[in-house]
Amino acid sequence: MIFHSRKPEDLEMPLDGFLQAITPIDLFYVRSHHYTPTVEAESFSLKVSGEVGTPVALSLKDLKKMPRIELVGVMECAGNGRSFYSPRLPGLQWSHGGVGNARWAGVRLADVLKKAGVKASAKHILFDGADVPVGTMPKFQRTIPIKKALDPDTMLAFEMNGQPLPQSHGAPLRVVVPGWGGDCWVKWLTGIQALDKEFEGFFMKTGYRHPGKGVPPGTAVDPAQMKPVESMRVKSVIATPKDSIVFPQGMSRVAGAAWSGEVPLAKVEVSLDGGRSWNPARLTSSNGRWGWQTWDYAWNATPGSYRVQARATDASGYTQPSEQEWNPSGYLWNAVQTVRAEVLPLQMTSYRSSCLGCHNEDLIRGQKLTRAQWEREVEKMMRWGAQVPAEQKANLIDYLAARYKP
Ligand code: HEC
Ligand SMILES: Nc1nc2c(c(=O)[nH]1)N[C@H]1C(S)=C(S)[C@@H](COP(=O)(O)O)O[C@H]1N2
Ligand SMILES: [Mo]
Repeated sequence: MIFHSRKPEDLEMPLDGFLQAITPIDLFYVRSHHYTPTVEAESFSLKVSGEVGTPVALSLKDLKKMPRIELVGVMECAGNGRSFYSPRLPGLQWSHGGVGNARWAGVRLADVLKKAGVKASAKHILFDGADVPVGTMPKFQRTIPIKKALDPDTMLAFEMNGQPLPQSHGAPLRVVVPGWGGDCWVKWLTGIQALDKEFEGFFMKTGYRHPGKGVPPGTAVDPAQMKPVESMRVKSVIATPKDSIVFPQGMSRVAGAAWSGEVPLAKVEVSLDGGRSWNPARLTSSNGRWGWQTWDYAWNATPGSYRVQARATDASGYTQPSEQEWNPSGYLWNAVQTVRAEVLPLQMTSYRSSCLGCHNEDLIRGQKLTRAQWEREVEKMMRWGAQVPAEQKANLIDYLAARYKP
């Protein structure tokens, strides 16, 4: 995992996680605003109150007696990708891995609300977790509108990937809001209140808001002019190849995962030329409506420099943008990712062992030299310790001179 913070706990999934159809728990990202609380499963009680006919308190046993549902769902932090925004923004500096895809099991939130006799006056559902804020920081509390709360796929989950919910992910009970940002998937859930209006707390009225459109980079926007982040947007991430990779020509692949929010994922395409032409990728998982799908593109790689990209499109025809619009909190990053790859001719395979042991391609790619200059450069590197087989030296110089020329 990539450690952003140990306390509170904020961990990011590394890129290889996007090759897995279901994210194993030890790779699943963790995002906690406060310290991780311990909620005992035995004494656990979920209080349901507010705009209901009969407030109820339910134990874990009570919940497990209710009809069980299960689904694969991707959860993504609204701030995932924040580190790519320019100008930079405060907040966790996620790269791609503030997202994961798990199999969740539990009960319908709608069934729990019905048990308490939810009234027609209920417009928003407030979730309360057992975590306690640090200092005078506001408590992490989120509401979702009643329509999404009553959706048959909105769940209170006590299992993740067939195991009891792990402590870092909200044991013993958390909210699962398929298609929506991770911020409303409240962990360590102990209270539900039906409200007749949207909650006034910090994390609704100030935090997790988006202007609904891009604004000029660096602009401040009054939170009152913004709306809560709800649905996530269609997105794909390339797990392989890794950026700046150099590899010999031959069969290779481009692969990763793609997902969407309320509007389902429709397709994934791959470009090898920085977005000039696109080829369909194959979806390799069947994780259903709310899960992410792994995808794969078979690439018969011939020598050259490539800008590898993937783009996903949702069922409404909306495709990931090539340039990201800016917003003041760095939410909902979904611009197309670019990975640079260098494919070597077969006779050049010693290049990697000769030249990329001390530094990577970046240092070489930056040069624009004549053949004579490359010859002197290679000889300098050989004096510094580069091992170049005698019969490869001329080849190597030709290769560099052809590729990185003035
Ligand atoms: C033994 C380690 C080592 C190997 C192997 C090596 N280099 Fe370097 N290379 C260096 C070092 C050290 C630098 C200087 C880094 C700096 O000053 O920032 C460097 C810098 C460079 C630069 C930047 C320009 C310069 O001269 O500082 C180029 C281009 C370069 N190397 C090319 C190559 C090529 C081509 C090969 C293979 C023939 C190679 N290197 C192999 C250690 C190595
Ligand atoms: N009680 C509580 N629930 C919470 C949070 C929190 O800090 N406290 N963080 C939220 C945010 S911002 C995200 S992205 C997800 C992360 O869930 P995970 O740690 O299981 O990945 O949980 C959400 N639920
Ligand atoms: Mo989040």
